[in-house]
Amino acid sequence: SLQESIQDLLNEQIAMEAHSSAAYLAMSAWCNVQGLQGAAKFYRKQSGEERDHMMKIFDYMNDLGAHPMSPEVKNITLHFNNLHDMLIMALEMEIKITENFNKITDQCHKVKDFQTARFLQWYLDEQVEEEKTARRAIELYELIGIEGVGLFRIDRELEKLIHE
Ligand code: OFO
Repeated sequence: SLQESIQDLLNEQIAMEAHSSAAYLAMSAWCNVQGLQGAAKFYRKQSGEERDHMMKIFDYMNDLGAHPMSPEVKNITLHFNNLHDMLIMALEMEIKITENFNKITDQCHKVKDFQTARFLQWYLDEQVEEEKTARRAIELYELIGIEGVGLFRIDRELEKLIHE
């Protein structure tokens, strides 16, 4: 079974994953509108992964007889000034997610819930990759620059991040 403080934190995390899934979907849609089809594909895939992250917590809670809460999703940014702003926002979102996993893991240690701490290890490892990819996207944007056909090339490179 799961202690109440851990249940609450996991439900909070479920809401965060749902939020990032919806946020990535909005980014994908915005990219499509801009003609950035490669980036749109990449963010659509990210969106799906975030939903999988959410469901993994859902299943874990169900398995332990706890009650996962289907979250309300609010405050999704639908418009961006430019691709660079959007990429920065994506990285900041991932950093917040990492911080939250650290917070939950810390509480797990406090209440000696080593099972959940171990379950969360997968997410902590995953976050190293997620942050790396988000940083790489910004790096590519800045390396290539948007002069001439730059934006077109950036879009192609972002599409390749799908396989990272
Ligand atoms: Fe990109 O984060 Fe979920 O966990």
